Amino acid sequence: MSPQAEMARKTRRSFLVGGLAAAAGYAGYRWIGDSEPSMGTPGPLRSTLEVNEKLARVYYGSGRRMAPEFPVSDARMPKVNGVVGIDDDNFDFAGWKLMVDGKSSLTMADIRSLPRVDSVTEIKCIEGWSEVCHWTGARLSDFAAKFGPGVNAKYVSIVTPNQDYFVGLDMESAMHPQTLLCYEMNGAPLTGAHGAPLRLTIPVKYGIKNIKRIGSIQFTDKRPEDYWANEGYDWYAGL
Ligand SMILES: Nc1nc2c(c(=O)[nH]1)N[C@H]1C(S)=C(S)[C@@H](COP(=O)(O)O)O[C@H]1N2
Ligand SMILES: [Mo]
Repeated sequence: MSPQAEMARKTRRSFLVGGLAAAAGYAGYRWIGDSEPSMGTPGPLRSTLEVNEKLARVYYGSGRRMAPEFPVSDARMPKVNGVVGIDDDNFDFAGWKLMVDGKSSLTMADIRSLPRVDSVTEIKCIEGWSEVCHWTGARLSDFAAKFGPGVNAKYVSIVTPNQDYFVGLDMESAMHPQTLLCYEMNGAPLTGAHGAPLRLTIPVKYGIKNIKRIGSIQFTDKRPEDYWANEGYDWYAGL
């Protein structure tokens, strides 16, 4: 089999396996998007080749992998773990607004206006436990495309409203198709202890990066501070 055919076969297989791979490809396609020079191949064929090439790059080219997806019936509620930045009993849920790049502030209606995505993946804590969980929300990549002026930035910084907990993400992991801004867990609205009104799920990273109760999102070229990296853990905390 030619390398191209082999890649196409693998790409088809990942469509079958992933379930959300079509959308994943689209997200990757858009993300890599503008930097690609266009080639001298006619219209529809060219787009297909380009999409395949970009899919291949997304899945195999730069270390990007899909985290395993599980049947919804495998989903369980993880224990509440880590309450840094969410231990304020008087938090004003109704008055919550999301700061983006320190400027505009968005509401949950803005987040819900983005395509709603379901993903059943495992959250893995560095303490040694893991749990399969059904997450529902918007892709951070869709969010960035609509609300983020800085999709070409190198990093994303996400911080709780009181700034006590904060994570830094490399852009590739942030724009990964399974990285979601979640407002539901296991088919129910997010509870306060699990990060209401909005939390991150990022199954290509350890639990520490899955920040609960997001207050602000910033796109930046400077590597953001990270709560657990400041405590000596690996900044990337990748799986
Ligand atoms: N705001 C905030 N988010 C956080 C933490 C935290 O202490 N504060 N702990 C992290 C860790 S270590 C884990 S394992 C997951 C646990 O998510 P859960 O409580 O929904 O199971 O949340 C992550 N997000
Ligand atoms: Mo954790």
